[in-house]
Amino acid sequence: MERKNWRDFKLYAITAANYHPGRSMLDVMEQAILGGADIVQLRSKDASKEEILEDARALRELTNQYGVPLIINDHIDIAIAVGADGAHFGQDDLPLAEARRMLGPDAIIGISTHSLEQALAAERGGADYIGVGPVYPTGTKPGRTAVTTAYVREAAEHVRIPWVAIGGIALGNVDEVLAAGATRICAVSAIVGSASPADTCRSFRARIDAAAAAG
Ligand code: TZP
Ligand code: MG
Repeated sequence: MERKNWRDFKLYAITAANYHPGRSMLDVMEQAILGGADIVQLRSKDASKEEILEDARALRELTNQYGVPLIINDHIDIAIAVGADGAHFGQDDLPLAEARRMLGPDAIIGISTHSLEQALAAERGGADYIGVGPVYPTGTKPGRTAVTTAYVREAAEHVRIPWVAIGGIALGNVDEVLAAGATRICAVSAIVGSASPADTCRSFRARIDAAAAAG
């Protein structure tokens, strides 16, 4: 499968098994990819290392099948072990410079940011992309203050590397995020918790494409 440039991604899907009890992670993520998710992150906050490694291996196989980049949240050793395309870190995780040293120049390294100051620091530090959020309050990341679309507007104006809006984004509010200048959207619960992840991703993609066409 020919891979497109990962920087052109539009819809970022992240795993969260708690949102789809009774359905397999692989099946949900395959549906998301079929619906148009074009980058995937394995994010697992309470599974054991062994379970995360097993999920990462399976997701690596799936994403390779579809030519979709795979990013691993936090676990740099697992990212290396399964040959992931990159890793994603929060503000309090492994420093960017250390991650770069371990993953090498070609890895995709993403950083969560909650302010323009953090965004510009990540950019200067050599991040490949950043997350901008949480735009809205979200149960997926409880306790983190929403940055609102004000930060989305700032990112649109000042951030030069690829950036993706994240946090509490669903089909009911995505147009507001796009109107604030986002061109890439990340959703967790809205995708993996939906009855049809494929349909939900198709709808997200349609909104993103419509906003891009409107300029
Ligand atoms: N980082 C900022 S908000 C967030 C992460 C991982 C959670 C997004 O999840 P949801 O369910 O799309 O609000
Ligand atoms: Mg983290």
